[in-house]
Parts: sequence; structure tokens; C-alpha cells
Amino acid sequence: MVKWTDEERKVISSIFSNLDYNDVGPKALRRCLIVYPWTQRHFSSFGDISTAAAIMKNAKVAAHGIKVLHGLDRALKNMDNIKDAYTELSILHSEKLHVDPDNFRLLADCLTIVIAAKLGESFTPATHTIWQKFLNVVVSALGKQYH
Ligand code: HNI
Repeated sequence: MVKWTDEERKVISSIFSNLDYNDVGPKALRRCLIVYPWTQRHFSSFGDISTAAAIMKNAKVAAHGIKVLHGLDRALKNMDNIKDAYTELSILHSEKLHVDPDNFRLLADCLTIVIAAKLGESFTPATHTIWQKFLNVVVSALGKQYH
């Protein structure tokens, strides 16, 4: 089981309490789809995502970005058992959606970039280290049901 210090818990809670899901979620998913275009294959039912401009104004992409970001709430609420908290989502992404688990890291990195841009200097290397640990645990949990 992953151990968290009080400081780590504090920093992660503080990032979430200041998180504007409706802004950060869409920005992170758009960036992922544009920077790593192979991830677009999973979103063919979302309408026009054929160009960066189309992705930027696609309402379904924006809505899904918010949904995915809320997918991290379950990690925040289950800090001491993140692995089990993602069993269902891991099975969904593996068996139904067939998302390559390498892509979880790519989206996680896009999320970090968006959050870093928003927080500016307060996203210090120390904060980044803690945030990265949190995302690594989530990414690993999401990949757990792949076999
Ligand atoms: Ni993901 C659906 C969370 C990464 C493709 N995804 C979800 C849902 C959540 C979620 C929550 C909604 C499930 C439900 O309706 O029951 N996804 C997450 C999280 C991450 C992630 C927390 C990583 C941090 N998903 C990815 C990646 C891809 C992806 C990297 C593809 C590249 N996800 C999908 C697709 C769906 C999805 C596709 C279904 C979309 C739909 O509505 O048709």
C-alpha cells in the first residue's frame, strides 16, 4: 500500500480544493488529443476532432475532459486504497474501451502541464513531486486490470 505523509495529503487536497474542473478538465483532454493524435481513435463518436481547432471547440471533448478529471476524485477520497478504487474503471478501459494503458500517463502529463500553467510559481518542484506521486499511483491503479 502506498504511504502518504501529512504534507503530501495536505498538498494534494489543496490542489484539488483550488481546481477548476470545468476549465482544467477540457484543457487537459484537448491537449492530449492534439499532442498525442493516436489517442483520438477512441473518440470517433464525438463528432469533428479532425483538426486542433475542431478539438478546441468540440463540446463533447470538453464535457468528457470534465468527467475524466472527476475520475480523479475517487483517488482523493480513497487515498489509502487507490488501487481498489480503480478496479471498475480499469476493467472498463481495458476490456470495453481497449485504451492502451500507456495513454494514461500521457493524459496525466497533460493534466500536470495545465495545472502547472495555472498555478505558476506556486507549483514548486516539491509540489510537483507530490502531485507526480499521486498521478503515478492513479495511472498504475488504472493499469492494474490489464492482462
Ligand atoms: Ni477514460 C470514460 C476516467 C484516461 C478513453 N474515463 C471514462 C470515464 C471516466 C474515465 C471516469 C467515464 C466512465 C463511465 O462512464 O462509467 N480516463 C479516466 C481517467 C483517466 C482516463 C481518470 C486517466 C487519468 N480515458 C483515458 C485515456 C483515454 C480514455 C488516456 C484514451 C486515450 N475514457 C475513454 C473513453 C471513455 C472513457 C473512450 C468512454 C467515453 C464515452 O463516453 O464514450
